[in-house]
Amino acid sequence: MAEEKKKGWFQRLTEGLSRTSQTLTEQVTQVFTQKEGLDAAALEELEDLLIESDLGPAISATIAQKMADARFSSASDPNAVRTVLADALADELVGHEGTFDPLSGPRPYIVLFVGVNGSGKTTTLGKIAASLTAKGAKVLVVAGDTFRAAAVEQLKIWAQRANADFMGRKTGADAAGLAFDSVTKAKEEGYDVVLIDTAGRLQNKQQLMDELLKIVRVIKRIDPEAPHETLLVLDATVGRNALSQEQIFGRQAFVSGLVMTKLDGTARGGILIPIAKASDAPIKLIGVGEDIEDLHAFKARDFARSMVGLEPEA
Ligand SMILES: Nc1nc2c(ncn2[C@@H]2O[C@H](COP(=O)(O)OP(=O)(O)OP(=O)(O)O)[C@@H](O)[C@H]2O)c(=O)[nH]1
Ligand SMILES: [Mg+2]
Repeated sequence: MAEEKKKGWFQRLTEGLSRTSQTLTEQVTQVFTQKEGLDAAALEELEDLLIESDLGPAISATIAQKMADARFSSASDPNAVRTVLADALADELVGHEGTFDPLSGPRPYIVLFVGVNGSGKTTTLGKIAASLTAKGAKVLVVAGDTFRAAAVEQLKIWAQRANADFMGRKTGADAAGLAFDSVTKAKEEGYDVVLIDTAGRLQNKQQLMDELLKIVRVIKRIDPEAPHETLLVLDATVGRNALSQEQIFGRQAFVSGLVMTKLDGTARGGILIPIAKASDAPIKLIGVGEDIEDLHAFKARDFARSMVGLEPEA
């Protein structure tokens, strides 16, 4: 049953990443199986292919060298080439995998979702709410994006779908005040988890950061250990822009985990690797679609294998 479940999930991951794995594996295996060994030109071609998947020059060079060292011949089985490539990709992710498990932490467990507009904060929050209520948890969903009326409505729909309680205010209300009240309510009413959405865009970046820091400050007045988790949500389809977003939010030093969304439908899923390496916070979750079941714990080896179109290890 667990095996079935893993397979179902993995299939979605592999399908989601199919554009990445197509670019990566079909072309990479071609480089190996058309040429005997790897000459300098082939090595360069290989590096370019890796860079095209948004792995960045340094990681691409390391991986290309590992592939060169493996000394494939033109008779090599494409699966053998893929396995070495998957191992090389997984090596880069060692130590950058984190777990998100709000139900094993203190109660109420406070989670803040941050990131630029459109990165997938609200959707990710909704998926998490649904998975927690399915486990019987008492969940409070908080519309900390008080900037847009549509944002409040969107989150309310997710909360209803998830069977979670919802808390929001009218447009323009103080988000920090709402966050404070939600944590107070959660403590008084015995909630297990509080999921706080935030705005992705205010008038400017500094205003956005100031608002996030204010939310964190007021939450800490109630519980100095909270927020227990601040998830930075990044959209994989924006490629290297996601890397600079990580730097902007990461510099503010309150991010505890990364969520990479929209890994489906992008040929540039490789961007996850330089981001993982650049960030002090580990990757915790990945999104491969818009539905509830399209969010999953990040497992470096599974991810690396699916990036090259291989099945998970048993
Ligand atoms: N294909 C795909 N779409 C996703 C994924 N995650 C989110 N989306 C879509 O991306 C769009 C933006 O997602 P939101 O959750 O509204 O993003 P947000 O960060 O809350 O945006 P703001 O509220 O504007 O800051 C929506 O259409 C989502 O359905 C994913 O993993 N895959
Ligand atoms: Mg939103």
